[in-house]
Formats: sequence, C-alpha cells, structure tokens
Amino acid sequence: MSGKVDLFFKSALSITKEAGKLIRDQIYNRSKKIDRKTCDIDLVTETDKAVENLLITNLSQAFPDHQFIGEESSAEGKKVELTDVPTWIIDPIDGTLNFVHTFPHSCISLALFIDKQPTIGIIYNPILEQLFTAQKGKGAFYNGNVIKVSGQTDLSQALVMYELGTSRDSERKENVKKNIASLIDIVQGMRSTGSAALNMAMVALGGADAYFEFGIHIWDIAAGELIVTEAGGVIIDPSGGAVDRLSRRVLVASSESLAEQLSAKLTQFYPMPVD
Ligand code: LIP
Repeated sequence: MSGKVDLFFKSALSITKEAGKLIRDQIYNRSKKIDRKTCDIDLVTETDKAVENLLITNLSQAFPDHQFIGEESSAEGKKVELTDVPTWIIDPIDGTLNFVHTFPHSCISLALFIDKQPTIGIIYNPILEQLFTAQKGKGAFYNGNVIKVSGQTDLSQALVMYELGTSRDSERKENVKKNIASLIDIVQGMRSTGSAALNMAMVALGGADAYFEFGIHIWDIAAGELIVTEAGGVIIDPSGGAVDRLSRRVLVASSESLAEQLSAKLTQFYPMPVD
C-alpha cells in the first residue's frame, strides 16, 4: 500500500499546486463574486467552488474508485459520510473570509483518509507559498523541510491559537468570549489566522503550541490532524479523550500534557453536527 500512497501523494500535490493558481490569480481581485452561506460572515466565492471542482475532477480521473467529502459539495447538500473507502476530504479555501478581504492567509486543505484513518495531509497557502505536508509514518514537512512541534508543556508559557468563527449564533459567540476572557490571563499569548488548517500548521511548525475551536468541520481539520501528529503533536476532543472528526470540535497541542492543561481551562460548547 505504501507505493500506492506515494502515488496518491504525488498526484494530489501536483493537482493542489494547479488549484493554487486559481487562488493566486484572484486574491487581489476586489470584485470577487461572493455568496452568503449560513450568515453574513460565512461566505463562499466562485474561486472556492472552482478550486473544489478542479480537485475533485482531477483526483477522480486519476483514482476513479475514490470518494470525496468537500466543503462546498456539502453546502450544496451532498451527505458527509466517512467510509473505509479511500476518501479525499477537501476545504478548497480554508480562510474564505481572509480571501474575500485579500488578507493573504488562506489555504487549500486536502487530506486522504483510508479505512477512516488520515494517510495524506496537504495544507497549501499559494499566496505566500507555504506548503505543509505529511504522509502517515513519514513525518511532517514545511516547504520540504522536516518540522516538529514545540514540545511546550507549560500552559502559562504557551501561544494558543483560537478563532472567532463564522457563525452569528449567540450561544457560540458567548462561549468564544468566555474562553478568550479566561485564557488571556493564563497563557502567554493568543493568535488567530482565520484558518483552522493554518492554525494547525502553526502548531506543527512549532510556531504555536496549541489550537482549539468549537464549530469547525471535518474538512477544516482533516489535513491538519496528520500534519500535527506527524510533527509529534496530539489531537484530542476539547473535553479530553479521542477526537470525533464529525463533532465540529477540535484541540491540537504540542504535547499530551499541554493538551490536558488547556482542556481543563476551557468552557465546553457542543455545536449541532452536520446532518
Ligand atoms: C473557517 C475555519 C475557521 C473557522 C471559520 C471557518 P472556511 O473555514 O478555517 O477556523 O473559525 O468559522 O469555518 O469557512 O474559511 O473554509
């Protein structure tokens, strides 16, 4: 299977680079065609759709028996179902609001799951030429160089990634405010890129020490999970225990100890799962 995964990886990388050109070509277009999804801060552009279409078209031509879970296909009603069949999980532009604002922190997040396990992870910001990759058991890389998490084990010394999210749900917003107000006096710093995948890439790079969010989707975290764990980090449910990739909740950290310390400080929130 290893030879096959190498082929999957090489093909996916080439197709992702091709798709990245669509983002790079449009990032400075100030009149992007923008549609609203669930609210005025949950947006999709024609570039999101074009990138997802290019990835699915080319990957399904190369691997006809593979399945797909894509953010925009899901938004158009396709059921989100993770089976044992090799499945590509796609966020065509993670950080769409950044892309709309020409804020250059947006990326393609592409993962391959086999038997419901992450096997390939690719996070590519084509605007700043930032490429994070991992294959199961083969380590994590940033622009071809091996990366490792920071190994931070003290929450008071940690730089923690968070997000405000893209829903106007008042209960969720209150939870965000509560956790920021609590953590601001506990951790050394807090940062937000506007992209779950890039937040996870920062943890894998060792540039941040942890990231948590309530309200994400499987396509936001599927690639980042493998890149973080192959860099030596951990992924858990924010309340502790094993992550449920369809629960819309995630916590990654540079060490088991830091993950547990952060989890203990969080006020939990349980988003409605995607049906
Ligand atoms: C975004 C995530 C981010 C989250 C936003 C949104 P999108 O993904 O990367 O972490 O806070 O709500 O889900 O919508 O830009 O692909």
